[in-house]
Amino acid sequence: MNRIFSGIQPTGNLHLGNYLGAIRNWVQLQSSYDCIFCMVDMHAITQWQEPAELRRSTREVASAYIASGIDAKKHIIFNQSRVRAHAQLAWIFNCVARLGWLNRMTQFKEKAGKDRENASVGLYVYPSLMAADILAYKATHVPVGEDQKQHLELARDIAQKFNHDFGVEFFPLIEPIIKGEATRVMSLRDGSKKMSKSDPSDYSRINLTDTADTIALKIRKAKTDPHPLPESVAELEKRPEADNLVGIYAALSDKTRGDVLVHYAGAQFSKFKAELSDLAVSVLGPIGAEMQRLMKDPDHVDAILRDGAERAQAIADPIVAQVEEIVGFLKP
Ligand code: AQP
Repeated sequence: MNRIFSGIQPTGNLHLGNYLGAIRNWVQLQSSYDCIFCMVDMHAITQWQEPAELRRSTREVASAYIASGIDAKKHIIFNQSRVRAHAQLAWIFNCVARLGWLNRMTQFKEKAGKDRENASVGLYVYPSLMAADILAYKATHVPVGEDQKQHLELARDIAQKFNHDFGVEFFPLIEPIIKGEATRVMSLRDGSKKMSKSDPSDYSRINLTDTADTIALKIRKAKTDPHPLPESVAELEKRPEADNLVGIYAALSDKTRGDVLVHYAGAQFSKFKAELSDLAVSVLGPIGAEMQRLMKDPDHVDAILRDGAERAQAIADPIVAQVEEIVGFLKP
C-alpha cells in the first residue's frame, strides 16, 4: 500500500483552512493509504514559540486529528521532535538542496517579511526538513493545501538530486494530493489573503475550537459583495469573497461549487450565510466538543503520541541508516 505523510505546525489557532485543506482529506484517504500524521513541532520553532504554549498546541492539534476521525491505532500520529531521524535526514538534505532553490521559496519571503536579516536560519531551510519528514518514511503521497505545492516540488527536486548524485534509485518520487473545493480557504475579512493562524484578526478565521455562537457571528460578519449569488461558477471568478464562502459550503457538504450554486443561485447573502452557519456548526461542533474533551485528558493524548512515535521510529531509523551508508558515513 502507498504511504502518506502529512503534518500541521502546532502554532495555535487551528482553523477551518487547516481542516478543509488538510485534515478532512486525510480522514477520507486513510482507507486507501498507510498514513503517518505529524505535529511538526520542529517546524513550529522556526519562529518564536512560548514553550508551554507549544506543548499545549501540540496536544491540541493531536486532539483535532483524533476528533476529526483519524484512526490512531491503524495509522500513526506523533510529534516530529520525538523521532530523531527527521533532524538527521534534514542535515543531509541541507547538503543536497541548493541555495538558489531555497531563494525562490515564496513562503520564506512572506514569513520573513521585510526584516529578512532577522529571520531564523531554520525558517530558511524549512523545506529541507519538510523533505526529510516525508522521505524518512519513503512516503509516496502528501495531501496538503495549495500553499504547500512549492515546498513539495522542492522535496521532489531534493529526492531526485540525491538519487542522481549517489547513483541510486533510493527515494521515490513524491506526489502531492491537493484535492477538494477548499484547497485554499481565504480570510473571512479579505478574499485575497489566505485564512491563516497568524492573522491578527480572529474574525478572519473560524477556529476549530470556536463555539456555535462564535462561528455564526464570524460568518455573519464575513465580508461579501452586494450582489446575490450567481448562477455559474465562472461568475464567481471576480468575486473572491463570494467564491470563498461558496467553496467553504461545498467542501463542508462534500459537494462542488456548481452543486451549491444550483441550490442558491439568486439568493441573498443573508439567507446563504445563515445556512452556511448551520452547516459549519453541524460539522465543526462535534469536532470542537471532542477536542475539548481530549484536551482535558493530556495523559491519554500523550500515550497516543508516544506509541505513534515508537512506530514511526521503527520505520524511519532503518531508512535513514541506509541513507547514511549511501552517503559514506562510517558506521557503527
Ligand atoms: N487557508 C488554507 N486553506 C487550505 N489549506 C490550508 N492550510 C493552511 N492554511 C490553509 C493547510 O494546512 C496544513 C497545515 O499547514 P501548516 O501547519 O504549515 O500551517 P500554516 O501554514 O502554519 O497555517 P497557516 O494558518 O497558514 O499559518 P501561518 O499563519 O503561520 O502561515 C497544510 O497542508 C496547509 O496547506
